[in-house]
Amino acid sequence: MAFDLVCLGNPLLDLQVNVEKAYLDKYGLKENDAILAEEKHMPIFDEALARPDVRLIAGGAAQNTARGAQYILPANSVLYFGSVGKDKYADKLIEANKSVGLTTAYMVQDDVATGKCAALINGTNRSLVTDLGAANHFKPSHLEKPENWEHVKKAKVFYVGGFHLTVSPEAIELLGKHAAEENKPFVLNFSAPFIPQFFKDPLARVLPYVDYVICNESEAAAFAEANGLDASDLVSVAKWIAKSAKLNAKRPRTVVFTQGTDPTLVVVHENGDFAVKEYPVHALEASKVTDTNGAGDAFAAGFVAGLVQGKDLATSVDMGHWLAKLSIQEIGPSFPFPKQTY
Ligand code: 26A
Repeated sequence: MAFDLVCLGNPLLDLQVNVEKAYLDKYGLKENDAILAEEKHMPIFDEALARPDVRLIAGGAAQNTARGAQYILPANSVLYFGSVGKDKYADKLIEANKSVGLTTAYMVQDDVATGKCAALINGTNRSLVTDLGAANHFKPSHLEKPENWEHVKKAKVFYVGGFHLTVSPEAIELLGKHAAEENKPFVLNFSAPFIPQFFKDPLARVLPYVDYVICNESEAAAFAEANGLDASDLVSVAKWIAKSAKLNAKRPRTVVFTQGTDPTLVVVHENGDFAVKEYPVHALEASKVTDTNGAGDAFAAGFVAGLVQGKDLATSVDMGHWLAKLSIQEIGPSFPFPKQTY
């Protein structure tokens, strides 16, 4: 079997609940953010599970993107790597992945529970608090197993969640190196502001392998601040990323900044020149937004599916906007059935 798209990330089960702003304040959480849980946040998970409205939904940012891409692409197009425990949470993830036909090659931990993310929904904002659990134990050796490396060798496109920089930058480098050597597109999502902020060095280490950077406006601003750039001038920030060191000279670097309902900014750096473009999102009445958990992952999914299908940049961005619009009408990072087609 050959999978066109190989993804790597942290498989998590989302415990999604609606909360008031006061609840976020109590734990010092921002309305729209994604963080690693500290000791003081741990009660949040049991409190979420005890709520009558709690929903257990498959999450993990790159896994959401893998599911979304498989939603669009022909059967058996996408393979996802990550690490889970042996528990009913992992069973839930497997079930959700099956529903769209996503294939997983999980590393399984015998004595660590599957990771979980409290997705605290407050209106159209979402605050994500993650206990990585088994996801934190992913090792590059899992990719190097002969049966897995065969899949890597056959893949045409790679997608990695920046969140995985907290787990195994070595595993990301392993895939990046292969992609650069074989001239295959390598896509990295910055994932959350804390990645460029607190994982600046591992991010700088993997960036040279990256052909496509995807992030949202707050992650772009965090990147700017971490690198001494003017965060109010996102075009310049995108240009700076686009022209930073790159190993595979056969592909330009493309930087994609989503900006919520504002147009998506795309900067391509090729032969010393920049192409700067903006693409409007697909409008949706505010009353039709169920929640925005996973909106960015869905955008990335549509975009990457476009790359896999060999679509041009404008079409790939539009496919991202299309899938994000579908996903924000569902609960959590999910997609509608019966399947819609682009
Ligand atoms: C390392 N961290 C913090 C994380 C995550 C994460 N996925 C991987 N690593 N924190 C939140 N998420 C996922 O992001 C999705 C929304 O974009 C959540 O599981 C949620 O499904």
